[in-house]
Amino acid sequence: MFRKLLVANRGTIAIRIIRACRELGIPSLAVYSTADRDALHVRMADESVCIGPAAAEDSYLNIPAIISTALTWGADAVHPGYGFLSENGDFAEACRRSGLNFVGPRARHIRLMGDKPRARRIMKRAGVPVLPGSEGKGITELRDAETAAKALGFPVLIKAAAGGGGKGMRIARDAAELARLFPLARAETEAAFGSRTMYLEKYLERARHVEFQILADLNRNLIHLGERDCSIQRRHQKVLEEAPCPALTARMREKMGKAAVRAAQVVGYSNAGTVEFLLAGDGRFYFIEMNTRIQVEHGVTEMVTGIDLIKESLRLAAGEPLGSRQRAIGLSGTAIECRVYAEDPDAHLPSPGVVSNHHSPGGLGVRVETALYDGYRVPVHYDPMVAQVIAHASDRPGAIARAKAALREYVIDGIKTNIPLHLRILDDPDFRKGDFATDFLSRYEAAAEPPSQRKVS
Ligand code: MV4
Repeated sequence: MFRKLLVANRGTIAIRIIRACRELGIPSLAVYSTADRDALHVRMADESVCIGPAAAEDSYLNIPAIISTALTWGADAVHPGYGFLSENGDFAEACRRSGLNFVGPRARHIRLMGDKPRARRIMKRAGVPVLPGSEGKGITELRDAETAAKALGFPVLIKAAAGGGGKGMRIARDAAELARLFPLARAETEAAFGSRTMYLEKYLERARHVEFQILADLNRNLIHLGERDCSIQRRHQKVLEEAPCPALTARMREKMGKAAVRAAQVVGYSNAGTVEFLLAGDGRFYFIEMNTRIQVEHGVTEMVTGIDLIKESLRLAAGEPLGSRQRAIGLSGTAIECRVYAEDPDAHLPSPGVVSNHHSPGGLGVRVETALYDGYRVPVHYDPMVAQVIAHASDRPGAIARAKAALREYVIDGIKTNIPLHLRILDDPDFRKGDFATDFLSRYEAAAEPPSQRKVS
């Protein structure tokens, strides 16, 4: 195992990694920006080093600062968590070149899966179903998009080749929309990723977003840990996730699980990863992308499988074999994760501030991942997600009831949060039936407009 692990992240995931290190007996080294001097991950780690100013580019994204800190302080491994440098192939490579174990896949797999048209091509060749889309290396010009769209038929989804998570994505329902939206999507992509390469996919309406958790050791042994339903998103930000997906039968799970394992196996993937699929109403499913990191929603998989994914990622990076065989993986009950964002629920604006009266819920089957404490100032510089409330029970109605009870118990004064939105989702008849798809929140939010703004017909 490792001598010391540098945690190249902040917030709840940094704390999650520090806790896993403590269980494994690995000393932890936190890094932080000047805006995070009073952050909980800094206090919880065995050692902490300030690596730069508040702006992420100068601290949490500063590769030389992180590597030199690891080397100076005697760390031999780096866990990137999610976001920040977690899917940066250059960072993974820089770590390895400096003799540091990067807790994640090899740089070439990060780069490969970061190139979405290339990932599509490889999956198609491997027999993993993909949606009809533009073939080749990608599209930068409108006329090529028009040619591709003509062949595909509308509606099409314009996506960023270097994207993921919905940035630079636009739905075009006809040629006029394509002409208007393609340059917009391309500009957004260039601003976000420094690349103007796009691709098109046939847009699948009312699909479910179903993603499979994968673990792979360095000897090409792979297993999947079942799936998560992440259909409930708002502007491509996930809001609520659950495991298992309420729409999957055991047979479908086996089929999609095999496809997910195949997707990772054909490229020789290692460590933890997620294979994303769209599941259509007719039961057909399609690979959309692979995330080469641990994800925010890893906790729901941990609750239903009993497997500690962070400990596994550390063990696998250290060259140890998989801790379980596929047939030993069982799914028990349902887990629901509610992402708590520091935001004004009406205006959907970030709501930074000083936290007071923090009381986080507890009890059987309730897990709260948070970096909040009384007197803590939520910084404006980073993602506004401040907690994940995870409820686990033996069945889905039990998990919903537990999630509701936990959210009603949660007290956070000083900042506004989206907890009221979660309570509305958990009471929604379609959600309770498990009858929802990627359009759930858009329809739902339109219906949840304050009465003063609702049109009287
Ligand atoms: C799609 C799609 C429908 N058709 N691709 C969104 C995030 C990214 N990882 C993939 N995403 C999607 N890709 C095709 N060809 C639907 C989504 C999607 C979605 C779309 C609109 C509103 C909410 C959504 C939630 C999850 C996935």
